[in-house]
Amino acid sequence: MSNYESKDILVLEGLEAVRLRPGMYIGTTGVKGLHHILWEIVDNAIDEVSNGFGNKIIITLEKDGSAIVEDNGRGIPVDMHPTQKKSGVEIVFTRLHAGGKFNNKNYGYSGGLHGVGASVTNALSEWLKVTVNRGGKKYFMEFSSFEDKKGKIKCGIPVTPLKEMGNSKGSGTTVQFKPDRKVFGDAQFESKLIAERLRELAFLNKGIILKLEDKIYNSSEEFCFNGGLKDFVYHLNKDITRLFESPLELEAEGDNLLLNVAFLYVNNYTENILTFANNIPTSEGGSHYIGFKTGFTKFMNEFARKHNFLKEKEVNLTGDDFKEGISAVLSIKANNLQFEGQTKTKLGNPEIKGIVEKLVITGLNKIFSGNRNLKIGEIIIGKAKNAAKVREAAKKVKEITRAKSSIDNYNLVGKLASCTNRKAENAELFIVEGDSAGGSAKQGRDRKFQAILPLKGKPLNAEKKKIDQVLANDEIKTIISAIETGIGSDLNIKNLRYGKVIILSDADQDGAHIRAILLTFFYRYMRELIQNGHIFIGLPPLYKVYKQKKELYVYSDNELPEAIKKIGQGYQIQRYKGLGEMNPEQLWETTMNPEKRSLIRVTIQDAEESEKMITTLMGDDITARKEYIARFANFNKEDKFLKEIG
Ligand code: 28F
Repeated sequence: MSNYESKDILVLEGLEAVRLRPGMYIGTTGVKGLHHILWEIVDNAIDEVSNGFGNKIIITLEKDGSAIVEDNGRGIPVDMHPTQKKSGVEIVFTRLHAGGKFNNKNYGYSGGLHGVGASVTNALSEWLKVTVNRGGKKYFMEFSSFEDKKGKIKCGIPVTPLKEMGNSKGSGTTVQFKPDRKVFGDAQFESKLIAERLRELAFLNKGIILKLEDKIYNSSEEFCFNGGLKDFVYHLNKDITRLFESPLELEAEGDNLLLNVAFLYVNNYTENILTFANNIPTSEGGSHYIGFKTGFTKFMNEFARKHNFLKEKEVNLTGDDFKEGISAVLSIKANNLQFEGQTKTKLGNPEIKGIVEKLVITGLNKIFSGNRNLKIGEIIIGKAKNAAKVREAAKKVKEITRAKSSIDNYNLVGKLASCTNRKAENAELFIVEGDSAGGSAKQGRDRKFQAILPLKGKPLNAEKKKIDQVLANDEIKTIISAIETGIGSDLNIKNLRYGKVIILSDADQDGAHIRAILLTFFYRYMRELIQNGHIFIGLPPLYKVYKQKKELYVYSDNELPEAIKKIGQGYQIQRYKGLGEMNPEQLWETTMNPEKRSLIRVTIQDAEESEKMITTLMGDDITARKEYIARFANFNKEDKFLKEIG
């Protein structure tokens, strides 16, 4: 008996320790800490439900500042613990670390942020009420915190032992608690914050229904995703161009670890991998993340060799090659996890790297077994190979621009007629098709803010030119070094030299082709320039309609009849076949003078179309190719493009 009492005292002291140093257990006593004690309860409910007991959790935010969490699991055990001589309910809410968090036989794997458990919530609440439905009966128990006669803080004290309250149907646990104002002050639950985390938990635990009811603002939200991580990845990328339609998903279990991954490739060069360990976001990554990348890279290289997507003479692809454009969610469940790092969001356990690596390979083997998902595999390898090439090219560009005085660099930027203004917002770069037009532009420009880069056109003009050949091209290298941002994942928009980069090409098929190649290049390797609205298409006039001193420049076929009407009887028409036909004054007047010119700001959609065109040009479908060229040759007529004057 005395032994039991001493243990009991130890328990009470445990909870008082939480009161004395709440920060040690929940980080802060502000809004974050307040939510922390809610998550402790929700975590227990998730543990129960995600292990297959029940399927629904409801969270209610009450007007009095209390919160209710309800699950339809088995209900916390109500019988007396053989050695502790307490009901399971009392143990869960009064013992620090109790609640099946550590190597408990009740659960395969269980979460909980630092495993401090529901007792911390109890310790920091004014009161806490538990209702359990189990074995056809309803049970109730209440805890409260108060100052005793000597002014000493008592917390999480059972008001009554667990009471049987009669019969009930179904099973589950309901916990209501009122966070103590003495601890949290005026901090309040924020349903937006809670909803966000519930959505995440719903993605991470497929099929579970998570409902939030806010009685203060009378709102209600419900989350349930039967696709789990697959839905998560889809949700993250719904507005981004995907390289294949739906995410691939793998699940593998071994060495007391459960691994779930869903991944997709999208059309950009960033890596977007969200990782979780026992439902906890690990934004600093850690051993599971490393294991995934290693396993993924190893498998994909073997896969590429097996299907000859990677030829014998080609070197292996690296982890960096596979990271561009990947969007993935990785979730592991395991016991005894160690969280490290500044914000405790990095998974420490070193043994997990190898386990995850092995499981990833097992899972990918299943996904790509036989000839399954072969096409998708080829797309991934293609994307990685391209990333390798771009990185190689970016490296070269860097080397060249770094060696400012080198002959190489001198030759590259030699053709560029720079402008005097160094501020990007006041500087324009005209990329002009052809040396003769380039010459006119150099003479006609305002050298204070307009730079000219003539393109010889010829090397770019070859049909069937692959984009990586384009990258090796001298003209392109010159563009890259002139713009000064770098390319691919190296791109730094802060280094932008010219706020407007204006493509100026002839209004014919060659011009359209050059423009499409340049847009495709910008789209693939300097996309931020398009996204931030820095890329423009200059519109040279198609005609001049004139009579004596009267003249009008016409920029599209649609405008021609109107211009003729305006000039009237006896009009003459000059048709410009190319920029080169205009003298410097005319070029300034019609195409370069900000007061008079027309520019089209290129959108991502425009660039995507160009990319499609280039792809078609490289393909074998000759009819499609011709159709495409014809369409793009009419670029100027399309009025869907935003026409920007000035
Ligand atoms: C609203 C919050 O906390 N749900 C929970 C269970 C179920 C079991 C359990 C929890 C008992 C003594 C560890 C039931 N049947 N929702 C919740 N549901 N805890 S918490 O057991 C915990 C053990 O210490 C449960 C059989 N095994 C476990």
